[in-house]
Amino acid sequence: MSDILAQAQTAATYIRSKTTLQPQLAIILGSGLGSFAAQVADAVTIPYAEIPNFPQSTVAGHSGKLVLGTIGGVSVAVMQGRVHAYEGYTMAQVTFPTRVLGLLGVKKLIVTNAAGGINTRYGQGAIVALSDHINLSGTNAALGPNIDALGPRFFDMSAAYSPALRKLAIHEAAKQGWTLNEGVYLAVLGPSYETPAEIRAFRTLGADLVGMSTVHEVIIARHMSIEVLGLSVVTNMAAGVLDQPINHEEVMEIGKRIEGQFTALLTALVPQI
Ligand code: CYT
Repeated sequence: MSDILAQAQTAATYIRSKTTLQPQLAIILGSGLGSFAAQVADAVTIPYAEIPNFPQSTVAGHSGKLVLGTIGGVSVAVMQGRVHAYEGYTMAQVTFPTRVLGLLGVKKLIVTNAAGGINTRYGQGAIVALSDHINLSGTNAALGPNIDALGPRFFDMSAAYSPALRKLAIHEAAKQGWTLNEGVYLAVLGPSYETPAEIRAFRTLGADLVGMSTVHEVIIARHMSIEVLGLSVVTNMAAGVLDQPINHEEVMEIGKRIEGQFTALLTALVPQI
């Protein structure tokens, strides 16, 4: 058996020893969005540090807890914080939690992030549903010997972001009185923010949003045939769009500002998914 699979099974067994709940849906919360975890009823909270083989986040705004419970009667596993490749983690480590969620029986994944807005139609604080991605991170999460028990060597990415889940999200946002736009997310490695020339190039390539996460988790979720909804919060306009520098504090602050809208959307959406 592959080492990664054995390690993921050990982590899943540990999590199962803490709760009898079998999550159907997982939610990965990005930078500044962790407070959504408070919506989980009958929560069992497990710090990542306690889970065998789980990677630890080193970034401000990523608290590092797995919260299992229910939202609107649906069994969920919520990841409060994630690790990134720019922290020095390997692809196997970055996607380890996604594999564990799959082993726990999760069939659907809502993956969220803080992103820079390339498309000038977006404003700061906009929530955008991902329609597709461009992986320019320089690596691929499924790199290495294939784990046949989890999925095939080559797998389709032509509907990586479920059109059906996206439609539900757009419909729910409209019901709540606002427009959820769609966009293409482009992933870079980071941790430096992009240059204005890079952002101009990415716009030409068809990207609407830029960030340093998400695509790896989505690739591994699709490897395991998990259906994905991706949501970005535009925490800042990307480099060169506005005549001002970008800082992480701003990224965190915008996350807090749209908390109410983000929470209302997700809370209403979970029982529909
Ligand atoms: N913003 C962000 N680039 C940005 O401009 N949150 C990630 C990457």
